[in-house]
Amino acid sequence: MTHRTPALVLGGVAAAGALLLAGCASTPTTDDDAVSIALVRQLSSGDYFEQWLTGARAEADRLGVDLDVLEANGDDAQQATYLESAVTQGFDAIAISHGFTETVQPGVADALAADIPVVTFDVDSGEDGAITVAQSDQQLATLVLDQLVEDTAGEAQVIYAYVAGFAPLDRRDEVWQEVLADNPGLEQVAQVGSVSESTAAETAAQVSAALQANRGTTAIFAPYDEFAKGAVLALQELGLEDEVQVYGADISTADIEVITADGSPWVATAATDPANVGAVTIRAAYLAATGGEVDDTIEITPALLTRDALLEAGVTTIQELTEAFPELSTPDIAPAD
Ligand code: SR1
Repeated sequence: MTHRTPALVLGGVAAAGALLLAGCASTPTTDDDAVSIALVRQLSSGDYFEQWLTGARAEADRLGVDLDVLEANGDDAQQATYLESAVTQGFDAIAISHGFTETVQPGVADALAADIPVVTFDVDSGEDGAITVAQSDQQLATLVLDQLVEDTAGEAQVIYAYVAGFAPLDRRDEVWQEVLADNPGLEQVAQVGSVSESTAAETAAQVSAALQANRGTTAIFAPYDEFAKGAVLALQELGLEDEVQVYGADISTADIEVITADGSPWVATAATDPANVGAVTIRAAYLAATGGEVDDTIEITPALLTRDALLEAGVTTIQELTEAFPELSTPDIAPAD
C-alpha cells in the first residue's frame, strides 16, 4: 500500500520549527524553505544507534532537510514530551525511533490529527496512519538461527539474551520460540538481558553468571550487538571462547573488529547497514512531508554475515562491508532526490 500526503506549504510550517525546543539539545531550524523533520529517539547509545543517526543525518543533508534530533536517552516520559513538543511546533514530518506503544501513541495520534506525517522505526505506534520502517526481524533471526542449528546439528545448550517489549526483539523472539519447538535437541538453559545506557557491560555480568551456573552451555543466542559484545566479554573473562559460540545480530566497525579477532567466539551475525536504515527512514519522512509516494510499510532485508565470510572478504570496517556486500545498501527503497 502506498502513502501519499498533500504537499505542504513548506515555508510556513518550517518557520514554526525555528522555535527552540524546551529542554532539548537540538539545533533550531533556520532555513524557512527547507523541509523540517523532528527525529524523536528513545535509544541512542551503542554502535547501532550511532551509525543509524550518522546515516539519517547524511541523508537529511543530501536532501536539504532541517533535521532536529531529540534524544530521550532511554527516558520514556521524555520521549513522550519531545514528541508532543514536535507536534506543537508543526514540523513537516516526525520520525520516531524505538520506544513503547503506550509512550508514543498519544503523540502520534496528535500528529496525525494535525496532518503531520509520522514515520516509525522499530516501534508499534498503535496508529494505522503512521508509516512503519523495520528491518525484517523475522528473516534476521531465521538467518542466524539456521546457522546455529547447522553448526550444532540441532544439539546445544543455549543462553538466550532477550528483553521483552522492544518491537524488534519481540519479533526475533517469536522465531527463537519456533526454532526451539522445532529442534528438541536445543535447550534454553538461561535467559539474560538488559537494555540500558551500558547494555554490553550489564549483559556481560549476567552472561558470566549464567555460564557459571550452566557449565554445559555451548551456544549463546544474542540478537542485538550490545548483547553479543557482552556475551563475548563474559566468555573471554572465563576463558571459554573455545567452548561456546555466539550468534548475534547487527553489525558495526567495532562489531567487525570483535568478530574477526583471533579466536573470537562470535561466529555469525545477521544484519542490515544501520546507516542505510537511518537514511531510508529520513527519505520516507521527507517523501511523506512533500507529497511524494512512499509505502505504508517498509522492510529492509538483512544479510547473514559469518565470521568466516568476513575474514575471507578481508572486511575490517562498515565501509568495506558495504562494498563487499552491496545488497546492504538499498537506494531503491523510498527513493528521493
Ligand atoms: C533494544 S532494540 C535493539 C535493536 O534495535 C535495532 O533493531 C537493532 O537491530 C538492535 O538489535
